[in-house]
Amino acid sequence: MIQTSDLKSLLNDSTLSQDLKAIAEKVLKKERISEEEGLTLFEEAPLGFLGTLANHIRESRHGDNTYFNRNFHLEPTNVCLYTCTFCSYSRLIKKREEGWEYTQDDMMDIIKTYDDKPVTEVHIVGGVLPQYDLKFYTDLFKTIKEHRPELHIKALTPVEYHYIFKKGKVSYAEGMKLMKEAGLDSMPGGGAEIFHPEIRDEIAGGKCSGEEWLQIHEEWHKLDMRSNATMLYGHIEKYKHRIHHMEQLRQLQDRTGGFQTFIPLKFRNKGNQMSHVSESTTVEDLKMYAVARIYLDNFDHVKAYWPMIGRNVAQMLLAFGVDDIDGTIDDTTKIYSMAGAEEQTPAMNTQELVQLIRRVGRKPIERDTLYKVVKDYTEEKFEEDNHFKGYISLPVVNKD
Ligand code: V47
Ligand code: SF4
Repeated sequence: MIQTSDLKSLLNDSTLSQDLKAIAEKVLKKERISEEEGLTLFEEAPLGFLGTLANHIRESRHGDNTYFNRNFHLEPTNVCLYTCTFCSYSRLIKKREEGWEYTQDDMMDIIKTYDDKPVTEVHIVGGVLPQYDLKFYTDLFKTIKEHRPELHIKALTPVEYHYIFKKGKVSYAEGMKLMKEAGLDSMPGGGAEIFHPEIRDEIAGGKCSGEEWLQIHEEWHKLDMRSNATMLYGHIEKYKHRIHHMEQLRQLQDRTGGFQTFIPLKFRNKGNQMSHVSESTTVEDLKMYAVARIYLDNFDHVKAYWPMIGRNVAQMLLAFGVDDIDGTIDDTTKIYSMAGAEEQTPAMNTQELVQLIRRVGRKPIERDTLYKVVKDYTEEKFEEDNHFKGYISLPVVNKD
């Protein structure tokens, strides 16, 4: 664990600029940094400085606790009306025979395959199709709840909601209320991409705007419900667009407090219209997560979605502000594997997730979607504790 003294000694580092020292002082006093200071962090701060600050915040909030959950993904379709240039997964309606379109029965059959498994959440997200309307989704949520009431439904994004509410002629407020009544428990963070129109219009033209994305989350929070937020980074955006994006989220969070976690999503370039754009380096990834942890002072959690970023970088990120690595028992999502993510068949069982966290000196805690502790695995013994290969394994250090 990094001590406050490590942060204080940073302030005596003669190579650091006054601007960076001023930021470190703010962090030490738990004060908010400005948009300009956020930009300075991206443009000027050494990686070690960012890591020290981000880790200080992470450990003051959560100590060594590192959260994961047991969930599974359900993707109703990959056929989509929109043509986001970064998307490797969707198929246009005119090529729908190349994709899949599940009926409600198909989806219930998938959900039933998890009946004997100790999952706490189903994460539902996919393409946008006209036949998947308000009634389709409210019926689906009700049927899931009738079948397994305790299964948390984390489903759809403002991209789908904006489309189906407009089609169903209901306001955002009315629509979100109907979803809650049907059994929706929380909203995942997808569809956010980059809010600024300079970038959004280029990469995600046609779907809901940044303002609309934020308005739908705000209506959901007003119902006393929770959601997540993402940002797709490392493509054609500039640092100023990342700061603008996080600033919009910080302001909404000040108004509602409804966001649980922020998830930076690294752009992957395989099989999409942006394949000519290079992917960010690991150093840039570590920077992104650390700045997010420092900037979003009103978010409880920063999550690294390991099937996307890969196991080893996820482990490193636990020292750069991240306290949550999501989780899965059997990740069937295709959004990332089709875009060239590290994990082509992302599946880790609980023992593997626990080991991955322990091996970098953190405490593995299974949580539910709303961060209630399901089980603390700190002292849990497994039969084959040294079985797993290929993850970073740090020597155990004396933390006193
Ligand atoms: O909105 C699509 C992203 C998102 C690519 O809330 C891509 O717990 C990188 O939001 N490269 C959907 N990213 C997934 C999502 C999510 C994932 C895990 C947990 C949670 C949560 C939410 O996936 C999309 C888009 O930003 N995405 N294509 C790509 N080529
Ligand atoms: Fe459709 Fe979502 Fe892919 Fe955009 S990212 S094309 S909205 S499935």
